[in-house]
Amino acid sequence: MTAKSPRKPISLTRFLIEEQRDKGHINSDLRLLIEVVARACKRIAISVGRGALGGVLGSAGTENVQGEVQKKLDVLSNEILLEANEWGGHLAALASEEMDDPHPIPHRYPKGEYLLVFDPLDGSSNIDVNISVGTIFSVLRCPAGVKDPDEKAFLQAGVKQVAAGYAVYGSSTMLVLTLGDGVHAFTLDREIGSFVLTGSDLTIPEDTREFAINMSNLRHWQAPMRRYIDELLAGKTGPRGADFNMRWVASMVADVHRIITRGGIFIYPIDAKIADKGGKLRLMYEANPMAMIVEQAGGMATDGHGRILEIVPKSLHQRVPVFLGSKNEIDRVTRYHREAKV
Ligand code: AHM
Ligand code: MG
Repeated sequence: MTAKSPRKPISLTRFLIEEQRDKGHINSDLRLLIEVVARACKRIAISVGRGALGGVLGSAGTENVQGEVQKKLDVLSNEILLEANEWGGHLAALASEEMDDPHPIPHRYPKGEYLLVFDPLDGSSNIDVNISVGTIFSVLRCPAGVKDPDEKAFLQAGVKQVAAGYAVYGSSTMLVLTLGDGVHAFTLDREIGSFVLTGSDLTIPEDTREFAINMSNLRHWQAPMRRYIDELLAGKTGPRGADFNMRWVASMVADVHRIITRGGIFIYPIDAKIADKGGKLRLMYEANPMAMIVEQAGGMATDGHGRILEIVPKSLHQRVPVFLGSKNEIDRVTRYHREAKV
């Protein structure tokens, strides 16, 4: 009897080549773009992993456009992504949560047809305490005929994204990716230095008994949000007739990764403290890419009223309330908001 040889691991490179050659889902520029972003994420993973030894913990002493204090690793991750993506000829421009304005491709390099949007290091309040952080990215097409893309070129609804993904720097480093045809997960093999496919066509169960929300904001929430959480907290003897569990990492990537892995919901609603800003999380850097991933995995993503992916951004750094994850719970909490007409 001949023993069956174990299936060979599929690298990200091979996965992307097959997406291009066999399935025709992507062209060579988009393949290069994803490879380059993945390579940048590997470099960020190395810096995050070195922690105090790399001298990268703590504040950079600067503020970003949102008025948030930047950590050294926020700045470094931003630089790594910019440097990696400038010269390949696949991009028309980049935009980052950490930069006021879009970053043009320097004239000495060729320009491509895509726009790359990213949050270089999400959950950065967790860096210094050794809790998972991540990188979130979204890929759009540069509008036809636009040679020097400005902010306006980026203001496209999330449904226009051609790809989205995140890297989570946790106990292992993973890259989760959608090219608009399901969600696939790759784990970084540190010994050989490449991402290896470890999960295909990930799906989020429609029902869940686990929620993620920052409960310390409860007193600032609107009535439908309180109603929904009160019902969950009432447990078995309450209107929902079941006990619910809570998790909150305060790194959106880590919370979304848990949901992608075993289901659940993640909510950052509007509250009285942040009402003037429109929400906490950024539409283009955080909400849109995560909404595309969640929808591709069979989940649902809304701003409490409608689909996040249909919002046409008014500005690059726009914020939105975010409700995403297992379909039946997101549907319910969105209905509570619609019924209350808040
Ligand atoms: P950041 O991109 O500046 O790190 O902020 C986004 C983070 C999310 O990762 C996380 O879900 C949220 O902010 C946590 O907010 P809070 O500290 O209010 O719980
Ligand atoms: Mg960030």
